[in-house]
Amino acid sequence: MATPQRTYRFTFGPWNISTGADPFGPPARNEVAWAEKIRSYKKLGFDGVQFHDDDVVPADLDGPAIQKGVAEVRKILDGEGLFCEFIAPRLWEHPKTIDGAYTSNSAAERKYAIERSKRAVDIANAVGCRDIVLWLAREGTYIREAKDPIASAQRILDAVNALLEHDPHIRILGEMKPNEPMDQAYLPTPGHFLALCYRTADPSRSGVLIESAHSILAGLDPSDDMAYALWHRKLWSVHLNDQNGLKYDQDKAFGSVDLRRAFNTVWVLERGGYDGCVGLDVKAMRTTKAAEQTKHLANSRAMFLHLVEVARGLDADKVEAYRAERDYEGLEMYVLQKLMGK
Ligand code: 3MF
Ligand code: MG
Repeated sequence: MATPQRTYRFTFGPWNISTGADPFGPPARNEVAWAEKIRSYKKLGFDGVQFHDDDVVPADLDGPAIQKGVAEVRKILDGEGLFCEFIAPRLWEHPKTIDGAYTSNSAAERKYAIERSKRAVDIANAVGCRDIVLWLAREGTYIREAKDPIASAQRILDAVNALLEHDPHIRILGEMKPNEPMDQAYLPTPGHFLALCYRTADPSRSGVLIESAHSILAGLDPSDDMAYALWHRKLWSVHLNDQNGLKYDQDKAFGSVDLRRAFNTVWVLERGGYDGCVGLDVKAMRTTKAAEQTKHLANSRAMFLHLVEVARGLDADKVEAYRAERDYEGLEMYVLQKLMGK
């Protein structure tokens, strides 16, 4: 069992520094200015930024305005020594995406969603990154009868193909989530999207971003989901965080709920030769004071690095010996002791 020693690159999106607003209450902290968020990355030990399309420029600008706006953002990133990992079209806030985007029952709205996604590809090109992340937030239903589920799968495929064909270099990464905001999402897990990847116009440019909390919400183990995508050579990004059981999407700090589950995630990424960025998708608690509103990011990064140390400190021969003896009680205690620093 080889343990490749590698240096990880850490990223997060500006939405990870948030006001604490939730469906039941207004902001609990002031919105931090975009420029100030960008200035915090290096201080927190991060190397790159993840953006929604409208984190870079307002949605729906024309071509020249996109180029001009993105050039300014690129200059700021360069000045900070940051790179952009991916662009994700925000297809869940605009009035035209209310009934889904690619799977809307309205042909005009489906067209808007694809046009907007193509603009996101143009933004990615201009900012110098080649990955497009699709979190298909509203592709699904509140009631089963609302949409045709078979046509919907085809519409998602058509949209992915339209983007792959729009640009010969970009890659599409599906970030699947089983529910919230929808009652039931189409393609609810990475496994579903992986199957779709092989039917796209270019499977070699179709893959996944896996978020820990999304796997947990689907009743799956994030490390198994990630291992399966690694086996397909299609795990191109991750959103590490944690989740306390089956409830609303919590985006808790990585490792804060289940240390062993977090360890298994890190172990799989280490052993599986994962070479993408270590992306976070974490929220500070609503009760967090403004002065501490980035602690959850620094803490998640620190937890990841601690667990890399634990993973590298495991004696591979010992693990194999336990496996050979089918002594899983012994193996379990070995891992638990390592996690407790013994
Ligand atoms: C929701 C998410 C999203 C995505 C983001 C980038 C707002 O559960 O995980 O965060 O990560 O849109 O794809
Ligand atoms: Mg996410």
